[in-house]
Amino acid sequence: MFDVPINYQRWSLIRITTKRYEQCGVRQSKAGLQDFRMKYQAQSARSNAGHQCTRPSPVEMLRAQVCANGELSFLMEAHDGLSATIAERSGFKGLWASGLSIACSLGYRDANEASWTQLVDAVERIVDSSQLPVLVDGDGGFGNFNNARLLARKLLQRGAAGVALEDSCFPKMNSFVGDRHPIADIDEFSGRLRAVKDTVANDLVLVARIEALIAGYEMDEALLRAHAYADAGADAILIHSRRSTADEILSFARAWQNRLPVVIVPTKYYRTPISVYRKARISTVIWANHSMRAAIAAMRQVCSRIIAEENTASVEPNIATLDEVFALLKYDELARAEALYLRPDTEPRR
Ligand code: SPV
Ligand code: MG
Repeated sequence: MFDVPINYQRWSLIRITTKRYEQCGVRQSKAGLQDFRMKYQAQSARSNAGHQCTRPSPVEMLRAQVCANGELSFLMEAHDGLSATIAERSGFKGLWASGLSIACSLGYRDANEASWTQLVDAVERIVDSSQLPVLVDGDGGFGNFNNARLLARKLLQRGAAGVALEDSCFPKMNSFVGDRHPIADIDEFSGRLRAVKDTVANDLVLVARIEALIAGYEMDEALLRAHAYADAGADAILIHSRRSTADEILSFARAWQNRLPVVIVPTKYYRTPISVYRKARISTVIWANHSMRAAIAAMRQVCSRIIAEENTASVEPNIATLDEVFALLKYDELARAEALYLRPDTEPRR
């Protein structure tokens, strides 16, 4: 059987899919969502009574990592079920569903070419493939406040633990492409955040991402935005920088004084030692795209060898064995389930 604690099984069952809503007779309005949540919480509280060991929900797990203001936490990029599984097995405690990496795995550019439904579907595979909380890169929310709150509601239904929204304009462009990006009006973006907060309350961790430094504005603008986004209900601030040193994000952290936890993405300033972030009381580091980039390098290498050698003998020692593939995807669990659930006279597969 699955090696899953009882409360997590219950949470997964209640992971709010559209079908579940229908089964529970709850409409997908805001009132319906709240009604469903209350029912779930009451049901959960009742059935938890008597269980000594309770597993926190995904949002509680993510909140403890991002918003605890204590230990530095790390979120590892995932772009599909496999990368989520591998990150979990490697020991990560939380995942970043990267917009760049998900788009890339679908063959799209990180410019809102993938639709919000494609993002939500990818997130569902990521969520289902591990027990880790998933912070989803929601870009700018795919439009105005209305699109942003719809996205947040759908992510909640698919089991995400949090969403990061950036103050970009639709369609966005990846932060590291080009020099200057238009950024959203502060009040308009604050409205997107408020709409999301009013829709999902504390059931998703809401991270507000500031693109001001990326877009070439001064630190004052970044701080002004951070305060506005905190007032709008964000749970944490992601400050993004394109510099190759951490100076910019460190001066932000000094001036900000942890009014809300600070999340960073050291893709460009990767040489900075982690101790620097601990000292600056950064809450969370996101390794935003490294599995996707590793996959590109590995696939490119194997393809060029096979086409050149017209043989796979030389690549075999450097690629995962089939047994590793079967172990990652828990084929053994299926064999045990077959023994339990198929006709009793059916032999389990070996
Ligand atoms: C992502 O992973 O999609 C991000 C981080 O948003 S970055 O690409 O660094 O902007
Ligand atoms: Mg992104």
